[in-house]
Amino acid sequence: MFNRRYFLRSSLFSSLGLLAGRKVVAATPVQRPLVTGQPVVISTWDAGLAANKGAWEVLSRNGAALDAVEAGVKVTESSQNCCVGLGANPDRDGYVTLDASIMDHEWNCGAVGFLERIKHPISVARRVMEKTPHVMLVGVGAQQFAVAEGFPLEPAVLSDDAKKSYEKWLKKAEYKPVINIENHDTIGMVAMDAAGNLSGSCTTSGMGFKMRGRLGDSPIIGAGLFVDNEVGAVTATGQGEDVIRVCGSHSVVEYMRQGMSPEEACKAAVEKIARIKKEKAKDIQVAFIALNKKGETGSYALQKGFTYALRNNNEERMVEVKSYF
Ligand code: SD4
Repeated sequence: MFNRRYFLRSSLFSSLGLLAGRKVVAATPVQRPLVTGQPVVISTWDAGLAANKGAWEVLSRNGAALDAVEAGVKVTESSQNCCVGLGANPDRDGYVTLDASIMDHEWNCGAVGFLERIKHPISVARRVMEKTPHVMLVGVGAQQFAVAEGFPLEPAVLSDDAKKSYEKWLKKAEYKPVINIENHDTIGMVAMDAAGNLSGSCTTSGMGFKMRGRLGDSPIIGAGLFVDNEVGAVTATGQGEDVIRVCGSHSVVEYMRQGMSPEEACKAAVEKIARIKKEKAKDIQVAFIALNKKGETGSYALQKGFTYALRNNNEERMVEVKSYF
């Protein structure tokens, strides 16, 4: 495969050859051995169990991690009794606005933000990645692109649950996000396929009753999601503003590159957020889930109550996560 690293190396060899006045045949690129045969998928919160099932249908048939992480979170986006997608809580003006991102094993990535009336923002994010020269489209432009790509424009109505909670919220109209087991609006998923390649996805309605136009971490590559196929894949949930502040998912990948286990790396990023937020750290939730190139998984949260769903050849279960507080 003619990748960038090989290109740099071969052009260096060529120029050295030119300097020495003789012709140099480009070296055969060395392929790293792949970790094969052990697919694994993890995803945030309890809705992750059903999402992992969707992903596993792809992974168990030797499908690509990218297809698995898209199929997996689409299960959650479709679910009317969960917290993600068009059935979720609206912004403070009563509109559901969706954010999503996706990243594959070759540093390709795509995202949408502030997208309205489209059922599967994750698939629109993938189209942005595959069919445009851009990484992120937002708002009306993202919706226009989605419709042009054949995604149906859904009716602008709130689900019964969202309507109830919005009406309740309107009585005080206070913005006090507390994201935890009983109140969350995101699914993040990372997976490794049988070929040893990593991919990740993240999709959300963002924080309920947010200001109109607010974007969180979920559509921001490096914050809500990051995949580095040489090291690992990470996604985040919780208060997006504080994940963005520390480039959360990218930081966790870099901690793993330095030799930390997935859990240690997630812990280091959570501790950094706690340090930055000082006494305000006790009022927010942030959690990361991470998967490394060996197929090892781990997580860490600021507050108690965070869980993630794990599926591999041997097991399918929820994992309770250690927390800072
Ligand atoms: C956001 N990180 O929009 C998301 C919210 C979230 O569970 O994770 N909710 O900031």
